[in-house]
Amino acid sequence: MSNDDKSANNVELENEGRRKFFGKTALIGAGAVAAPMTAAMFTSMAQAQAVEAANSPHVAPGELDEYYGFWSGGHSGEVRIMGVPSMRELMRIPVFNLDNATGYGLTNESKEVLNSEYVTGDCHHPHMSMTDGKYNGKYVFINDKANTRVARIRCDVMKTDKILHIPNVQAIHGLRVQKVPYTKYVICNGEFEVPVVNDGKSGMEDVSTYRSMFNVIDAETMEVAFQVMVDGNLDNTDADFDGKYFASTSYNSEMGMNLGEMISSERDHVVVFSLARCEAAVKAGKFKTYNGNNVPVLDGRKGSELTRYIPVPKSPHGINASPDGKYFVANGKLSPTVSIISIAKLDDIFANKIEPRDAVIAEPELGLGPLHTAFDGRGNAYTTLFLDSQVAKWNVEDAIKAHNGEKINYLRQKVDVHYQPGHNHTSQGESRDADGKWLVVLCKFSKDRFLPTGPLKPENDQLFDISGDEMKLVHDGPTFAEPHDCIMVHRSKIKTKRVWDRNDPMFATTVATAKADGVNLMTDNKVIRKGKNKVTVYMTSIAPTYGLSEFKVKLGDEVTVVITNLDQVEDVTHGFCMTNHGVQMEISAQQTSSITFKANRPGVQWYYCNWFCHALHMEMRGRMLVEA
Ligand code: K7E
Ligand code: CUA
Repeated sequence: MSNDDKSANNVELENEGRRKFFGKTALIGAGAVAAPMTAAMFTSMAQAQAVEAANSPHVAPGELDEYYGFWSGGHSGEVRIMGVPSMRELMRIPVFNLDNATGYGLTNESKEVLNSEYVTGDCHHPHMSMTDGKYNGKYVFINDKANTRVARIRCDVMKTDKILHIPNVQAIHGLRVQKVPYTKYVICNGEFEVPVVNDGKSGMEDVSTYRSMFNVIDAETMEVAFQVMVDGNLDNTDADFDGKYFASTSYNSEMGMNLGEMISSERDHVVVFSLARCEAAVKAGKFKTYNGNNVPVLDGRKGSELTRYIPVPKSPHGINASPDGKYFVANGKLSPTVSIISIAKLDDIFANKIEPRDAVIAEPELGLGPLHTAFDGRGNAYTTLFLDSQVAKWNVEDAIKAHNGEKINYLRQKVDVHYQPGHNHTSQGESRDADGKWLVVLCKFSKDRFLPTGPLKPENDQLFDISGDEMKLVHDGPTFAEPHDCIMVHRSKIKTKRVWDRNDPMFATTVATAKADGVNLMTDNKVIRKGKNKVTVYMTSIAPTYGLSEFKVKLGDEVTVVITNLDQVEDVTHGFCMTNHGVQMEISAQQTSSITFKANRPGVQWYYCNWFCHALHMEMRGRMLVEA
């Protein structure tokens, strides 16, 4: 397959062509062979089959999944791409972690992105950019709670391309995106309270100087647009479908420093932020800066015009906007209830026409330990009950009616899950495209569900078919630390590149350096000495050879190897591994990758390709001759 044969392996084409295995059309096509059937028989059968096929978790070998799942890899620091409904792990995207296979964290190109002294991270909330409340396939953003960062993944190549360290706060937890009119901003919460000026000189003992801040990041530049100082801490967050409000839960309104203090009051709150008022305040210069950076910090503490504080039962956790745009649901955690906040009433709260608490229009009781809620687009909500190890399916409008005194049962079903669920997520359920087909429940414990793996056991992702009236468990999927959250995006929303574009910004710096060195990366194989101890080795690769089968350096040289993979064939990735030097990296088709190391061992040092690329892959190797 050649490089310019752009559409030959395009998923969209396959959707429209031979792979219509999910839709009705394919079945009609297949059924058309069965001539003796009457039209009526055929139609009902086709419909039955269509429903069945659409919701079978079995994806046959060679067939493609209907959804891309983006799974947080928790404290592994990575993001994983899953196929749904098969629950096959398709790819891992290193984000905050060191990844041997691809050389992420080792290559010069990835170090430019990672730009950090550490290679650890704690991912929780992966969320895709949106246009008009629908996934747009451009970016996935993810938080790093461990090191207070936010990363961006480019969905055309499925690689991390930007990481931002957020100042003035500690531990970024909840993260979402602006949904309407488009993702101009990524929003996230600084969870742990710290002194605003946290320089260790003063204020550490005085808890009254501690703050948490809400962070608003420009999704394109990946810079902090502004921060909002709040009362209490911040946990999870979500945005409305009008482009007007963001809301965050706070579990420590007391600003307690130990467990007893953190759960001492009867209520905590949800903070609502007015985007227009915050933007106006920044524009009007009504902000301060701290700690020597120039991020505008707005004061959104109680009494501010920028925020409103809605009291809810103690220690809320997840907050989820319903895809019809009507409600925020704050999940009780310590309370067996969820609080339904009417988004339509937020205008009146900000206009001081009603009290903040008046926006809570129902507090249905669901069970013990409600953490997160997902929606099916048919008016039902699915709430995880951590302590009960269950998911409760309930109807939102019925819960509101019951709250208003009607005798009506809003609970539709409760199922046992295995065990202790955290997040759950419906297919496209946080967007306007909520389609109510699948529910994934991310269980923190698997206990007896899999073959024992010693003291450390995997977590368990359970897949439910929710297309009918009942939730049906169809799959258990073990995962490794620690799927806090995930999203499921229809495959039609995502277009990935098959091979790298030579103009890709990801390796633009290396390309510029080569140009300055007078090197044509597509043709040249040469060794350039730069000063006394620095050597750059440029080579090409094309299966099954490197452009250089040997090069010479001096002991102690700092060597930079730059490889350009001339292969244009999709899936022909080469590697570069220098034995005994801790050096390895991926060079996919049409990619340029580089890595810098010290030639600190004299003699013959073999390098080899470590992505199996060709029948003669074992022969794809060469010698670095290190002169003592
Ligand atoms: Cu694990 Cu969303 Cu970080 Cu809840 S959070 S469980
Ligand atoms: Cu190139 Cu293996």
